[in-house]
Amino acid sequence: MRIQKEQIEDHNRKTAKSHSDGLSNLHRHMDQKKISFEAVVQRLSDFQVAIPSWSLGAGGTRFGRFPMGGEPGSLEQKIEDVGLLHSLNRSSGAISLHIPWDIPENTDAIKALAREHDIVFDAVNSNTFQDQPGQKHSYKFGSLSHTDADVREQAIAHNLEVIHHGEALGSKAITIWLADGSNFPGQQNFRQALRRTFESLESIYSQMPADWKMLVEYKPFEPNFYSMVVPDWGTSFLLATKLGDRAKSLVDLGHHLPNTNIEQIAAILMNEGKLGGFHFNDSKYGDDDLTTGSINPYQLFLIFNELLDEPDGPSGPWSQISWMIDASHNIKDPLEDLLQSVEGIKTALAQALLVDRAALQDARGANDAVMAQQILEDAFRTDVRSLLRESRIQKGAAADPLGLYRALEMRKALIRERGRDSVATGL
Ligand code: PSV
Ligand code: MN
Repeated sequence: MRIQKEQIEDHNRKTAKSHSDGLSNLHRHMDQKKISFEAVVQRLSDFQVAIPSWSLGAGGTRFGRFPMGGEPGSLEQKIEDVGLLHSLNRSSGAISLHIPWDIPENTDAIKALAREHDIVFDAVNSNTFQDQPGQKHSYKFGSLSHTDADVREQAIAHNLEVIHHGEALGSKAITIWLADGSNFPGQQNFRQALRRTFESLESIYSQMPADWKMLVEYKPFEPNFYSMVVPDWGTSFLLATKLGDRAKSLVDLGHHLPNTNIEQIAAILMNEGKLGGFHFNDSKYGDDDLTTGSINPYQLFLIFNELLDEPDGPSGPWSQISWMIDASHNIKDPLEDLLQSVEGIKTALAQALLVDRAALQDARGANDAVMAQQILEDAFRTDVRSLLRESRIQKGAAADPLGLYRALEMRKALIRERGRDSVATGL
């Protein structure tokens, strides 16, 4: 399924008048704040968020799954779906693969297809949270932390295989999320489990290509509910620090206990050069996998505000961050949801770019909490939709990606092409 350039141009012509009205208001507002309109548009146009391969089909819960129809049944079709998103918004030019759900059979053909769609391969993800058919040892009681050295060896070998697939595709990072932990007090020796995990990670790290980074993800609970071996950013930071420069922490927004100050975590990690990347999503309770920015857009804005809080060079900490979505829904059309998520992320970025940094610095210097809050809220409450539209139009994307997706009845077309029963691999 492809969207033609002419379809996008035609769609953009129809929205041109209302777009230019909104834009001139915002332009004036930015001029007053001495923020360069062109620089912000450029920054938004350049920003790319990787799409997780496991988000392209309907997600399930442990109670059931309601397939969407027209789901991508192969890696090729997953790349086509990301290509579709990218042609609509020009901000989704990367895919993050999960092995073994996405083992490429013909690497050259997959790379050529990705090139055709202008898609690159972001971090590859290992999976030691499920047993695969024919697998020798079970991960029921852990993987890299397992008490049995043979299980640990198997999990290490799997991670190396993931790196190997990623290398062939041009990826430059592996994300390791461990489901390892325990469900009952006394079940696991915390110190020994952590030491074994570190040693396993060290073995993978030492065999990783020199230009690769390792992203260590953390999660406070689920699937284990008493303890997780890597439960929080502190443990991830500890492991990444002991491993070396190329190991970093990965912040999944859904992996925090309620009310955690995630923006402060991002700031601390960035300060230490250890912020490796994000898994964007939103949540009300835990790892809910909801559309990014749908529940707590202010938090998302505050995260970007922290990331932009200090001047950063072209190869500074910002450039080291992998931007990825991690969500998997059970009721929405996943492509529509992903368009909304990318929009939510770019909205927060745009708002954070509108913060009057000099005024904020002054307010902080004067301990003027009222004014500091005003400055942030002024940026957060700015309607940046025309700015986002402009950043897309300049890149040849659709002014309104979701509107065009619906107008072209893309889901119906995908169902016609792939059938009602086509199911994507994943959770
Ligand atoms: C685990 O909850 C997680 O956030 C990890 O990133 C996994 O790789 C992903 O979700 C898919 O299960
Ligand atoms: Mn994640």
